[in-house]
This record gives sequence, structure tokens and C-alpha cells, in this order.
Amino acid sequence: MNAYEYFRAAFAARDKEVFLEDETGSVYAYADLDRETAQVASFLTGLGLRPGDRVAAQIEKSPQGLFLYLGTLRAGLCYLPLNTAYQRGEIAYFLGDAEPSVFVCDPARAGGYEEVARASKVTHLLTLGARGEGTLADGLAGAPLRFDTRPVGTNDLAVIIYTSGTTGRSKGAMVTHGNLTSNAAVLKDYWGFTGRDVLIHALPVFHVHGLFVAVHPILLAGARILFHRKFDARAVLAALPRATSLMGVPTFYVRLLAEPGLTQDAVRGMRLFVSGSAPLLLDTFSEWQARTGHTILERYGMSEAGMITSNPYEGERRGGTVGFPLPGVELRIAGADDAPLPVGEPGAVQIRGPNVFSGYWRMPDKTREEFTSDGWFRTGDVGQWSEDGYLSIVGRAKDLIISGGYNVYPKEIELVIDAIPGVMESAVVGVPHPDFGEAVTAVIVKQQGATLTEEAVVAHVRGEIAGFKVPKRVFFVDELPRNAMGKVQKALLRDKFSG
Ligand code: MLC
Ligand code: AMP
Repeated sequence: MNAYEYFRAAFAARDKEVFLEDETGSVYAYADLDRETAQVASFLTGLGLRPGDRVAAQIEKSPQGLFLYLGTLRAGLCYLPLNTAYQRGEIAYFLGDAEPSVFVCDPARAGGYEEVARASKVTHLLTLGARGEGTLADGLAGAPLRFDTRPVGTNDLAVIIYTSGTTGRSKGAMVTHGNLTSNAAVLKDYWGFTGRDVLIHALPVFHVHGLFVAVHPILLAGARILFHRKFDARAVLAALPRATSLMGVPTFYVRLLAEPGLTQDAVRGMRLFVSGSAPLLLDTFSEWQARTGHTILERYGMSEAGMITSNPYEGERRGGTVGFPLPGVELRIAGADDAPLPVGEPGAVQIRGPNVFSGYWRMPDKTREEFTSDGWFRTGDVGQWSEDGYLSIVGRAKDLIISGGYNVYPKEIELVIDAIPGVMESAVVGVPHPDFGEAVTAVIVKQQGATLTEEAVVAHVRGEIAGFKVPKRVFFVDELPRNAMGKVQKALLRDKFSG
């Protein structure tokens, strides 16, 4: 079933209830959602797009952006969300690789994108601004208000989410309608969402956390979203008395704890705080408990698989763990031979289930590599079971930095730094950071006689890649530490530059 139709079947009986309320006080009922998405689907279909065609969007967070996503699903097309921090070079890669027919961007950026759009297969470059304005709105104005949702198969493509790769080349994870509906149904039940819930939504809507996890269970429950354009600790604090639930990355909780207004009284109407996308420090978990009387529920997921494990809603939520595999999800901790390891031994986290994506867009070899011969997906995370079945994520096999919930692959940044005149070589590592969890840090060996400074490196990198990937600090060394195989010993660099 088309994921939109699946959600609609659940919320149809609540069409007069509020689906979303934004910070300006604008309110959209479920009936409005249905009408707006019908217009999007009619409009896109009217452009001549065929099932499976891609609609890429790099847009500021807005209710209309959410309607664009859901309307795209409804039309049987494939949505391709892009981080607003991406720069032109990054966008050119995604447009070239995914070959979307439609690219929707912010009105202020359209001029700068005309050339990259022309060089790709984009046939319609449209705009959508933070207040819903732009050429997309103009197009929607005349579009029919009714649309028969296009039927699709469970395995049909719904969304492509790009995740950075170890080689520096991003891979498009192909997410199907079946992936979306199975995960949505499980999360709604597991976390107990009902029509009485009010969720504070302050996450970006171009990754699975904000786009899927914090939206789909709400649709299934016919619940309400308090829509924040971005995370602002004070604004979230002010919204808590009207809400029942919050989903965030650990940085949200760290920043909320820094607010003196976070008291037991402020959270008395809340029933659920969920954290994920990056490890939640035990200190944050415990401090939250002490300050609010609530226990944060930590869960674990990824773009390729939506949500994988969760601490229980009822029962002990254990800090430092990500709980149990969600219903329907199989998870094993495997050794180098892909065979399961005994309880307590750390190993590769491998998963199987209806939530697991169908492969990397136009990368059959990469897809094959990431699945075992018996069909389990290699997450690249290192995990460990407790005796009573709780999973802990104890490391990563992949060379990955998670900064404020965003993934950063060092290779991509090293390639940019190595191209700076005067750089001989570089290594990028993540060091502990009180706000972002980990901070992107560059260690550089200069060419002889080069006069590079930290500021010059940062200024150069800033123009090339998204801001959250730009190193927070740059250090210069005479040589990089290497092991006997000649591989840079990143653990040594992490230790040396921590703090
Ligand atoms: C912003 N900046 C960051 C950053 N976010 N730097 C490092 N890491 C980050 N995460 C930088 C900007 O480049 C800018 O730098 C400066 O901080 C201010 O930008 P901002 O936009 O005002 O930042 P802020 O609002 O403080 O954003 C922090 C944040 C945000 C934590 C609220 O990053 C965020 O919403 N993160 C959530 C990410 C997320 O949704 N992840 C889910 C992925 S899905 P300068 O120098 O230019 O001023 C996934 C699967 C799963 O992982 O399990 O869920
Ligand atoms: P992404 O590819 O952006 O979806 O990020 C997925 C990765 O985030 C996972 O493979 C993990 O490494 C990490 N991750 C998500 N949730 C958690 C968590 N609760 N604890 C530790 N790591 C997490």
C-alpha cells in the first residue's frame, strides 16, 4: 500500500482534528493535510512525472515542505530530501547522481542553482520559502483539490536518503513504502502514541529522525505536532506545558539542561522524551532524571533501516543502552565470519527485517558488500548484548563522526583539505565536545615552507562543504602517526587532541 494511503486510513476519522500548529499560530487540520497533499500530487503528476521519478528538495522547514514530502509519496514519486547546509558542489553531486526531474529550493538560492540544475536532468527548478512562498505555491494554486493516491507495491521506492560514505562519495539509501509503514506502525504502538498526544517537533526534516520518526507515528495516531522551525531551547521549554512528548538528538537535552527553567513543573504534562541519532551520555541521562523526574527513552536507528532498537516504554529504560530490537526487527552481534557471538562480546551489529532498505541507489556492488550472504545488513556499528537482552552501541567500525546528530565522514573533509595549496596530508577525527557530542577536528601536515593558518584552512573549507562538517579546530603536526601497515592511527590523534 502507498504509505500515504496507509497513514490516511488511520487519520481519516480525525479529519477535523489539528495535525500541525506552527510557531506563528497557523493551524492545519488533518483535512487540510489531505487537501494540500492532493494538490501537490496533482501538480507533480500534471508536470508529467512518472512513478518512481525523483523530487529533490533543499528547503527551509515549513508546513508546506511537509506537504510536499507527503504529496510526493501520494503521487507514487520518490522524495529526495537534502540538508539545507549543503553547498553548491554537494548539491551538484546529488542532482547528478539521483537525476531528479524536479528540484525545489529556497527562493534566495534559485539563481545560484540554475547552472547546476541545467547540467543535470532537472526539468523543473521550483522554489519554496520558509513561509510557503515561491513558484511551487504558484503552481499549486490552480491544482485540483482531489487526487486518487497512486497505488504502489510494498517494495516500491518512496524516498532516497543520502548518507555519506567511507570513500567520501555519498550513497543514496533507497527506502520503500513498506519500510516506512512497518516502522511507523511499530513506533506508534511501542511508544504508545494516541490521538491525545502533542509532539514538539524541532528536528530538521531532511533526515529520518525529523522526517519519518517524528511524523509518521503522529499521522497514524491522528495526534498533533507543535512545529518549530528549528531547535531553540527556550522556545521548546516554553512549549513543554502544552505538549506530551519530545523527540531529539542528545544536543537538545544538553541544551535544555542548561536552562534554569527546566523543572519538574515545566514537564508535568509530558509523558515521553525520546533521544537518538547519536549516543546519549550517561551524565545527560542521569541529570535529566534528577532534574525532571523523567527517564529519557533512548533508541537507535539509521537512514538505511529507520528505527532498529528502543528502550521500553513500560519497564526499565537503561542509560547507556539502546534497548531491545523493535518488534519484527532481528538483530545479531556477529564476528568477522558473520557468525553470532556469545552474549557480552562486542561485535558487528547486523540486522534484518521489514524496516531494512532495498539497497544503495545505482550502487549494486556497494549494496552487495553491505549485506551478508544470508541477507543481514551490516550497520557498521559495534554492539554488545547484556545478559538480559539490552543492546549497547560500543563503537563504530565505520570511520564516522557524529556531531550534533549529523553524520560526518572524515574522508570527505580530508579530500577538501588535501586540495588546499600548502597541505601535504591531513587526517580528520572526532573529539569529545560538550554540546555536539563530537567535534570535527582536522590535523594537517604542511608542505615544506607553506604558511597555512587555522583560519585560512577553515575559511577555505567553509565555502566548499556544509557548515556542520567544517572543522571546529585545526592543528598542524610534523607527521601523522601511522601503524606498521602505513595506516593513520586516528585513535592516537583523538587522544592527543581531546579537550
Ligand atoms: C549546526 N552547526 C553545527 C551543527 N549544527 N556544527 C556541528 N554539528 C552540528 N550538528 C554549526 C553551523 O554550521 C553554524 O556554524 C553554527 O553551528 C550555528 O548554526 P545553527 O543552525 O544555528 O545551529 P544550531 O541551531 O545550534 O544547531 C544545532 C542542532 C542541529 C543540534 C540543533 O545541528 C540539529 O538540529 N541537529 C539534529 C540533526 C538530526 O536531525 N539528525 C538526525 C539524523 S537521522 P557557523 O560556524 O557557520 O556559525 C539519524 C538516524 C537516527 O541519525 O537514528 O535518527
Ligand atoms: P544516519 O546514517 O545519519 O542515519 O546515522 C545512523 C548512525 O547514527 C548509526 O549507524 C549509529 O552509528 C548512530 N546512532 C543512531 N542512534 C544512536 C544511538 N542511540 N546511540 C549511538 N549511536 C546512534
